[in-house]
Amino acid sequence: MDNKIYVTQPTLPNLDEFSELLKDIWERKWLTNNGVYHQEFERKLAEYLGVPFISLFSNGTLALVSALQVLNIKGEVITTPYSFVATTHALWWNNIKPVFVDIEPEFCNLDPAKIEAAITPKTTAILPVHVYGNPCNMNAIQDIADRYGLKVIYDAAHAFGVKENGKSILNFGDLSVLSFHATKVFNTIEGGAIVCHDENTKKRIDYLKNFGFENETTVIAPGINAKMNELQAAYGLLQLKTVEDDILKRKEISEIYRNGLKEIKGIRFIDEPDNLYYNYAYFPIFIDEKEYGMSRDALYEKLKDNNIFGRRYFYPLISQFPTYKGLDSANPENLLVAHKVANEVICLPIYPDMTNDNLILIIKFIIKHNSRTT
Ligand code: T4K
Repeated sequence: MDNKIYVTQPTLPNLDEFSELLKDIWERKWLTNNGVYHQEFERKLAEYLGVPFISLFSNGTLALVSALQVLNIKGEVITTPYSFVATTHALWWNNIKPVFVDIEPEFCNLDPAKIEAAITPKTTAILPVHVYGNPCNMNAIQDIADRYGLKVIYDAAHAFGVKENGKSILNFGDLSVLSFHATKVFNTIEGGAIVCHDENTKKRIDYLKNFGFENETTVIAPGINAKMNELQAAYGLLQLKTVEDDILKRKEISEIYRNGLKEIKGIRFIDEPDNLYYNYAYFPIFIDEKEYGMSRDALYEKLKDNNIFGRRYFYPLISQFPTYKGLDSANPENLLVAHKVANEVICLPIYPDMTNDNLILIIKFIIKHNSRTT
């Protein structure tokens, strides 16, 4: 293949429309600190997502770091090793000890059946991730949290717009954190947000992302600077107009992949539950080396040699990185499912502007290298 196909490619708003909004910003000379577009974007985003309160951030990582501050989380937090490293780094930046718990194999999310055994007197919260945008078992997690008096903060970086039984999954837990990075279903170049349930919590979030300022002279806590600027907010407003179409295009691509690859031995996908409005953020496949006839890494490298740049999200596991691998909970014996899945996964390219020709080429390439097609 001549052109490089990456795991994703961002969708950008119409440049003329963006230029119009930029002209406004240039005239107003109000660039950040809760400007007009910031306020409008926050309002429209909450409406679109079906959540009561949302606070915009400059990126998802600072939103995660701040979410832990908002709830005064300390001590130990139970989390998953199968995520982007920012999930655990947010704990590290708050001087909180991560306690890794294994995932379940179906959706690759934190396994509720293994959480209780990891709770100690120091545990204060659970930080699960809706991996690839698939909802965690939120009722089971909440049940444990309620019984042990723990907070729940969802890393919902992949879960933009996802609904279960018609309800936004961002409404579960104490807080949910989104990412609007360029590689996400919905992007503001860099960006993120925290979803919460009440006005007082939103106020605290908004103070903390602005150095802790409550007003000109009062600082309520040592906050940080994590504000979204007016250019990102204007860009986000335009993205809201097209995101539904983008998700539809992703859905079509996902269906073509599923149909094209379903007969191939040794390739597994994640099933899509009926009650889900999904965002098709990623298209992970899991390679069984014996059945497929080639290892995951061999296929990954062969794809790369042919300019198809899938990604092994999430390999290595966070628990394998030097900062975390010395923790007791990082012992591979404790994380058998996560290790297996991390060694099998490839996320194939998926993004709204992907051409049909490229899609078919990728499918044919994967079929060609399989020695056991039925
Ligand atoms: N929690 C979770 C569960 C997350 O997945 C993430 C971020 C976070 C928290 C933190 O949120 P943020 O602070 O990022 O808002 C990417 C993203 O940088 C990262 O945001 C994302 N997760 C992670 C899963 O993926 P990399 O290192 O794979 O990015 P990179 O630069 O290799 O990009 C992947 C491909 O996308 C490139 O090969 C080409 C394409 N691309 C990328 C960019 C940046 C473009 O076509 N255009 C672009 O502008 O981490």
